[in-house]
Amino acid sequence: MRSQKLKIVLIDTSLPTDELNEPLGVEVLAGELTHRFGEKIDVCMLSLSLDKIEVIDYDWLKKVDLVGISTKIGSYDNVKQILRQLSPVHSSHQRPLVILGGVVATFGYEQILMEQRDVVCIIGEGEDALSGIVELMLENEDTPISKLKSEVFNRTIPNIAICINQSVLQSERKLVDLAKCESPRRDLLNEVVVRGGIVRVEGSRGCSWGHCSFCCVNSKYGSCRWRPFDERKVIREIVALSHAGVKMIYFTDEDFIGESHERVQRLAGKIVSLKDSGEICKEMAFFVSMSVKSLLPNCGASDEEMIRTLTEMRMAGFREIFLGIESGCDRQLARYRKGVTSQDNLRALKILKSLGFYVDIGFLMFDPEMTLDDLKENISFLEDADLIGHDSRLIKRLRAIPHTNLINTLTVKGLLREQLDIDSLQFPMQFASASISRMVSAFQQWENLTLKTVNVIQGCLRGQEAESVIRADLRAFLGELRRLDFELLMELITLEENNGLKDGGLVERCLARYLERFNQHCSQVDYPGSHLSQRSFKNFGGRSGL
Ligand code: B12
Ligand code: SF4
Repeated sequence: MRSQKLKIVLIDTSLPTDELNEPLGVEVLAGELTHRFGEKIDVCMLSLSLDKIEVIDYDWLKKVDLVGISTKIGSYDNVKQILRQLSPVHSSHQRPLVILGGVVATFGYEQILMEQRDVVCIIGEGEDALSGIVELMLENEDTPISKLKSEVFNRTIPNIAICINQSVLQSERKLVDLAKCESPRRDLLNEVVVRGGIVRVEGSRGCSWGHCSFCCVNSKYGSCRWRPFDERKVIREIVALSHAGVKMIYFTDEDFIGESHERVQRLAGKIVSLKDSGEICKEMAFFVSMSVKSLLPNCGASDEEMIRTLTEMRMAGFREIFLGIESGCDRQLARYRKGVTSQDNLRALKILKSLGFYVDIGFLMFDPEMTLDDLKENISFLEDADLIGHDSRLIKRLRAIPHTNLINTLTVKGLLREQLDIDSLQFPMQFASASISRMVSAFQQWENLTLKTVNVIQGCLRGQEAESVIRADLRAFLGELRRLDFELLMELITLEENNGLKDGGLVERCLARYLERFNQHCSQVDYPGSHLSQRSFKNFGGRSGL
């Protein structure tokens, strides 16, 4: 047994983008460890979106027992920098055990462990895995790292990947029992709230459908089973966040309604009564993600039940819904294995709109097997649905994420280049149609010039601010920029049909024309006192010259 407290540091590697996110992953783990081990441990958290990587004091960090790093897409360079600093001067040097968890470790552990042989990777949920390791360390003081690593594996701690004798070994996957989970330890909440960042709550994990070809939900958890957290825990967290001054809560759920309309109705009812009694602030609003399937009759609930759920959600302050419709072309929807049709998508959008929700739309315009006809069908769908000037980013590429069904399909069809890009966590893809390939690369050039600016505006729309005139204006403005994207896309289609996309000069001139319009739009925008002017939007826009 140890004589001293086990010192643990958890580092969230989110990048300081224009969107500040509460580092919920590490806060959840800190809450769970504190609950399970109490006084025996000392947990400290650090977020690289709140503090720059340069502030890390490595002399201090080298003295702790365990360093847990929560990896995020785009953060692998930061992870490597921390690991370099922690690497031993010579083999006898005592140093912390380093554990990598989070999205990059979950989906890229094979590659990471080939490069970073001393670390332990956690695949998917970290609660049981990290607790298992901490328990082992509490029992074995002063055990060398190499011995600890093999002990970790011998103990069959779940969800672990490790490199021993040049081979990557993986322990069995295990789902966390969410009914027993404790609330996160939100040490970093106040700083996030003060800076107007985004605060989240977990209502459930997993998805009641779980078959979409491109989706990682299955491999993330080791099963796609939809699992709700205890409703009382969810409500407790909302109340605590309200007391901390939070006005908008983003749920992390992949599938908020999941398998139970009754549960959502109960949650909404409870929120309404706690708003009435003043326990939750009246203006508190919520953002959730939902699948079109949840909104279809015969998928768990009748039409009446579904409308009742949505109406009660609306009354409780659920304001924004992310709906992953992904496509308006039935051939593409079949490739995506969404289990819905374009008509189902249209219907779901209409229902949500009619009930007054703001709908953030997930749309994957380009996929490697797409034809020009599919693309045109998508555009017609978006025109019919009146979505061309919508502020969501609808012209996106499918991401080829490791450990998904899509990867197998694309490999068989020869559309995948082998090497995983560990930083962006996707495989580079090829497009079967040369026309689509040219279209994608021309559009990519356009986004290289404009996306940074657009993301700044999008970032201003997220966060704590309640719905307001400024916010509505900002949405409309972003919508105008998205409309410009579509105009360009349609012009690119016409060019392609006339063999024009093969002419680099023609494409460049076309993009230059659109960029002039883009910059003109941006130069007209200034909202005194808004986030935009605080972020020197004009200066930012000016950087994107051709
Ligand atoms: C919030 C969120 C975002 C936010 C903030 C991301 C951030 N950097 O913090 C925003 C909106 C910016 C975002 C953007 C994107 N996201 Co996102 N996002 C989420 C979401 C909805 C919630 C994350 C969360 O807080 N979960 C709750 C916490 C508790 O879980 P967690 O962080 O995963 O932590 C658990 C485990 O991972 C593990 N763990 C984590 N860290 C550590 C550390 C240690 C030491 C250990 C032991 C364990 C461990 O234990 C924790 C408890 O079980 C997830 C979906 C989901 N439900 O998880 C998608 C998700 C992570 N996002 C995803 C994607 C694709 C993206 C984008 C690429 C989208 C896009 N096309 O632009 C971008 C990438 C931007 C970026 N650099 O991260 C995918 C990743 C899939 C993949 N394999 O690539 C997910 C899984 C959604 C999905 N189902 O497809 N995202
Ligand atoms: S509905 Fe969403 S979460 Fe469920 S499998 Fe499809 S993409 Fe994944």
